[in-house]
Amino acid sequence: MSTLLRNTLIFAGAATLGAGLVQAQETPDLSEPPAIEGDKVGDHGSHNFRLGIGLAESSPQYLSSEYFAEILEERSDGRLTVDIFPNSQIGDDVQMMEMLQTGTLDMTYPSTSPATSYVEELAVFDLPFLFPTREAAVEVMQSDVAQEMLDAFDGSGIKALAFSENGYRQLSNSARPVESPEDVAGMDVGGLTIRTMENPVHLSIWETLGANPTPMAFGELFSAMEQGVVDGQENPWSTILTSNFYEVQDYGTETRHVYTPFILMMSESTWDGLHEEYQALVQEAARQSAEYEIQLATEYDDWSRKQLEERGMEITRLDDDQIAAFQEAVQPVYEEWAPEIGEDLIEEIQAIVEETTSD
Ligand code: KDG
Repeated sequence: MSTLLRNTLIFAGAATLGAGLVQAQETPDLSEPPAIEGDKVGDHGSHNFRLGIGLAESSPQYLSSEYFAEILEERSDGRLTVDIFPNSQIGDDVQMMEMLQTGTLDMTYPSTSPATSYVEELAVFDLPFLFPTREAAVEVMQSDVAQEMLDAFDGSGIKALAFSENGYRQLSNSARPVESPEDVAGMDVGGLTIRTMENPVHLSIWETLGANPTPMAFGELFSAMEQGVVDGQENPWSTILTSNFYEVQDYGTETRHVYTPFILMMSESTWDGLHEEYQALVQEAARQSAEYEIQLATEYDDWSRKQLEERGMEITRLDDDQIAAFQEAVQPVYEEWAPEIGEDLIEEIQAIVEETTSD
């Protein structure tokens, strides 16, 4: 499907708002997916995979999942097909990973943060301000040490296929503009209530900043903000846009405090039921669609922030000194979590970052 056609469909299409309203979604001028190359695979039967994701139809996550499906369908002569279920309609990240383990769902695409209960080393991605640039984050996601984390899922009931970009997380809230850690803590009015992913390092970050963090599934977040159960949350600009959080969030702050990857996953029982030629195709399609997703997420990032400002969000962009104040304020998180996550692993990741940023 051409990007023009797809953008038109998305623009004319609808993302269901938390309030059940319908609103047209735009997308930036996105790169075409790479042409599908490679030989067709042999006939080893037909399979339809059900893939559940949390984000909306206009998100890079959904659009790259469509490309994943197109590769499989094209190179299997239609014998391998994928039905994609967006907007957490099948469940949230934790629930869908459990469904992969029981074999009641074929695929899902969670953030790494809720997956640390399966592979503890993934928590390294939750350390604040670990990646100074996207290039460094991508280099790490495509490194051998990252592949070892994917391989560590083996035997858990989950086949982890590839890392891609959820992205740099930004703070949003409905209470006040935030320029400093003191604004988060609200010295005389009390700390912001912030929804976090179900992950102890994220809880630690916002506790350290003086907020009142509440872990919550992504699918519950829109209504929690709409009802004032939480003041705010933190996600990449593209998610705040495509999941319509700007409807219930007045203020944004470009904190870029954590870079979160996604992991494209398949149920091990589904994977084990595939001929090895199909397995190789699924793995190749996952790698190609993950690379495309990173491209889309990159194209979405700044465009989404501008779209949010056009939709009325007051977005604070922090200068170097203001960023440094947040980095200093969350330093205790490293001291608390480095021993848990593993000093050697952190040093290995930081060495890759150093190599990438010193070029
Ligand atoms: O499909 C991914 C979403 O379910 C979720 O992981 C997005 O970053 C996210 C969050 O804040 O839960």
